[in-house]
Amino acid sequence: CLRGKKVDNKCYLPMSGEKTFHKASDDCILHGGTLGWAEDEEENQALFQYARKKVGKNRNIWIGVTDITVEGTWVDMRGTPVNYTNWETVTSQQPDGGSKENCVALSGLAN
Ligand SMILES: [Ca+2]
Repeated sequence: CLRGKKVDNKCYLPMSGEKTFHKASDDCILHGGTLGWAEDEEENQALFQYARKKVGKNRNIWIGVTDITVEGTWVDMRGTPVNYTNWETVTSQQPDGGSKENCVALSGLAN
């Protein structure tokens, strides 16, 4: 993990630029990885702090969690249902997009 940050056994590397979820996912694959996601609070905090430092406090980053296949069933990039989530519940009640919103972003704003 030369350029990114190692958390547990994963190597995180933020990709900059505004892009769609699918473009972001493709870019990760082109770099030999996959969109990352946190599996617990500790990992989420590490990812959150790292993303804020590298991408910016007012930016959001796509993470590898979607409900594209089955509405309301959130799975990681392996297709495994996620056990850990940290939905925004202060200014809105996420997830609130129904079938119109199927991809998850990590917000750089304070949580
Ligand atoms: Ca959805």
